[in-house]
Amino acid sequence: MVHGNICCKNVLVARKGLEEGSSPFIKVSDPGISFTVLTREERVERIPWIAPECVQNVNKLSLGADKWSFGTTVLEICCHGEVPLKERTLSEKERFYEMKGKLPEPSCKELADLNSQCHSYEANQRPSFRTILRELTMLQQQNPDISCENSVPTVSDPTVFLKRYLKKVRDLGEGHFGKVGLYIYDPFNDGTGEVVAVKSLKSECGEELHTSWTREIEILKTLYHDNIVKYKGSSSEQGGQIVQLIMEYLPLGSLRDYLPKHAVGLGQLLLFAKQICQGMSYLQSQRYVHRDLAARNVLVENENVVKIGDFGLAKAIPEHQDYYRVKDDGDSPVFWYAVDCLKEGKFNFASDVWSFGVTLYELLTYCETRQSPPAKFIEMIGVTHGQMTVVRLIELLERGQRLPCPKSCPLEVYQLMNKCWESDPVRRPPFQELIPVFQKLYERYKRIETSNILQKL
Ligand code: 0MX
Repeated sequence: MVHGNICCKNVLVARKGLEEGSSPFIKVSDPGISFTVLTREERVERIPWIAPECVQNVNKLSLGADKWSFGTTVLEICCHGEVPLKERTLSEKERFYEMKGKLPEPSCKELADLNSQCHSYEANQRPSFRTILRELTMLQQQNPDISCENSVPTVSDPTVFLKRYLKKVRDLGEGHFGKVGLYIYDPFNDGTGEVVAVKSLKSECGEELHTSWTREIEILKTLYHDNIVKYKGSSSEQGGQIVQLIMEYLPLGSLRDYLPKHAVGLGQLLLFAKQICQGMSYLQSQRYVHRDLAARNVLVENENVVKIGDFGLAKAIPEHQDYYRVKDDGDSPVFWYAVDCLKEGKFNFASDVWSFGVTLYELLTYCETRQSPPAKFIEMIGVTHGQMTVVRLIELLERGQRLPCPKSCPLEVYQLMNKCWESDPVRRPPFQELIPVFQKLYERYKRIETSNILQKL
């Protein structure tokens, strides 16, 4: 039988064995809820107890997995119940396994050897429990007093990228204060490096920006969701200030790169819309407003998956408040903003829903430049400059005018956009409600598309 959750928490102490002539006695207790019902997030949370092969695939649960967990439990025992990676976020934990990070080993050499075999990334190279028992018994006989560690040993940190090994390939995007580039991280200088996307702050930035930059990194570090770009780490300059944010590289780029060049069906667009809602709903559950949701900030992983890829303007909403108020409003993406944001500078979850509506409009226009929100709004208000643009835009929106229905956009989808653009924020649908709506629309339009294709054949 496989246990599936060996850890100190599941080992009960029957007898401490401190009394003269007695020895400690422990019993393994039950593993708790079935391993197979754990979500991916819950499995990542179990790093470093869970065996690496089980993070990806629950079906990989085998005796080999118990051997890995046993190794971590031994480490816990040696560290007085402390364990490495405890304070790490989910993305950091996941990255540790992806990079085949080495867990620390007990200071007793022989025990360390045994434990490192249990912590082999190849499940079939871990020793059998019969071997482990034999080795442990031998160790105990040779050395009845195996000494304990006093502190948690430090692990080498795969989320720290050394700037000198980051080689730039090309630019990927540019914002007001930052740049995103494609880099290769190759610390061994032998061509085995990994491809990453790196966001950096433009050099001429002041102190205040550095604080918001550090906050952006902290936000992305804690986010963990299938529809949010993965945080890989950060690099720090000699001064200690973090200058670069390292993310996974998605070769298909943003919706703006992808949609104009690929034959994307309506079904697929609606699937993308649903996934944006899922990412946003998660963001909201973590009490963040995004404030810059737009097609240029949505990345394409493959033809079935998109991810929100930038959090530069994201802000935490304080516990006792329901909006975030901007102080400086010089460079806002105004054409994606709700009327209430433009007028009062207050951002809440409902204003992200408005921006989602504009993003949905971009999806349905396949991000065609001539139909972009700025192009269309400027067509409606006439060419103006500076603050006048915002004034005219507010007037237009208050008259009830909205972006037009994109060509070949079904009326029911356009109606959804318009719900996101309700003047009264309370009447806009929350992301959580939009998810099943897009799921249904996706299923329906995908079925129609498939039967159309079959008819042509
Ligand atoms: C971004 N991983 O330019 S923005 Cl500085 C983030 N892989 O308006 C992580 N692939 O770009 C892109 N928007 O592949 C990738 C990534 C990526 C990214 C996110 C947002 C933006 C641009 C890039 C902007 C907004 C705010 C601040 C900044 C930039 C690619 C890619 C093939 C082609 C392109």
